[in-house]
Amino acid sequence: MAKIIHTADLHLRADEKVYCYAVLDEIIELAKAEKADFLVIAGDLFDSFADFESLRKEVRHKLFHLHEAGCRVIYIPGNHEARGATSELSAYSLDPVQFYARAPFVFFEADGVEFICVPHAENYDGYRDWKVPAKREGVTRVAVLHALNSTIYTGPDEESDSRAGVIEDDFFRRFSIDYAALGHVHAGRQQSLGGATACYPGSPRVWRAHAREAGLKTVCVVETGGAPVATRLAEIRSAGQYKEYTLPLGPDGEASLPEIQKIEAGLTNRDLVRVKLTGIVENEPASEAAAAALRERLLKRARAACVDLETTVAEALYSNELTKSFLAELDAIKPEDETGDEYRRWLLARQYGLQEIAERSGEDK
Ligand SMILES: [Mn+2]
Repeated sequence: MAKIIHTADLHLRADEKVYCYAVLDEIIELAKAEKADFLVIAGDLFDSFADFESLRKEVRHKLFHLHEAGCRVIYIPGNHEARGATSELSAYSLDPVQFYARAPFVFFEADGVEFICVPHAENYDGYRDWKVPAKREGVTRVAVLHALNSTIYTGPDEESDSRAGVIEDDFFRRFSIDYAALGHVHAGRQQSLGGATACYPGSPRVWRAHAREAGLKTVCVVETGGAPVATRLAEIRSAGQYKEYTLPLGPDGEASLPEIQKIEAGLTNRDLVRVKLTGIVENEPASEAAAAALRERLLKRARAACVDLETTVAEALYSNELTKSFLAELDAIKPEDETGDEYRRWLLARQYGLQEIAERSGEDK
């Protein structure tokens, strides 16, 4: 029986070194605490070739200590290591890290586990002709891949500017895979695929301000020996989380303080927070100032913060007679308490009303 810690998509960046190394160190500590036999990194350990170049010596040093502690490190490049590459990744040695960048695959056995390590490629069309040995009796076979599979993941590609190679379900059955250690999809998921337990452990860090980065950040702990293999997720706490909020701007063009405080209360200094400001405002400079001030506040609570203005500027709207009477009527029923749901509903009603008037006055012209 062997124990494997499976991770992918750390996207280590030189300009986020402190955060990235906290995440990597936690994974290394977990591997030690679990007395894992293998740490498998299924691609996109680095965010770009430039990050690979500037960080690989330090990262190798960290992983060297894990190797010394008895845990072998197996790593294949994803699509990101090749970004902006000026030389072949297969020319690099990260010894004692077992870095497999040579296409199409590298096969070996260690501690009763057969590994098929497949570095990222634009496509894997020729896999039916690969000379993979027949599976030996009693071993567990693990495929390490940085690829998209359309059965386990039906959403859009992680990135809009580059696609990962696509791997077919047949691959897993054809090569008698027991566990597919996958990378590329940042929101984790697991499913039985062609007889294999296929798993995207998800990115163990928050890479960018995007809804698909939301949720707990985890790595997968795999124990071989049984069929199917036993898996469980382990949370990486230093990663923090991606948190997204929508905040309607009030009549004065400001976000309500109790609402901001509610957001602040839910943040840790590891989180990446994004707030979308909505509403109809009289002029842009005011809402821009509100956004900048909010960002300042959030940065005191979170690792990173972005505030997006999704407001509509309608200067003329406020001089419109219909608007004036609408706002006067609304002001008369404004809830006293600005902290409750009732106030939030009132604010939204005000916003939708103004939008409606803006659209209608547009039609008249
Ligand atoms: Mn990727």
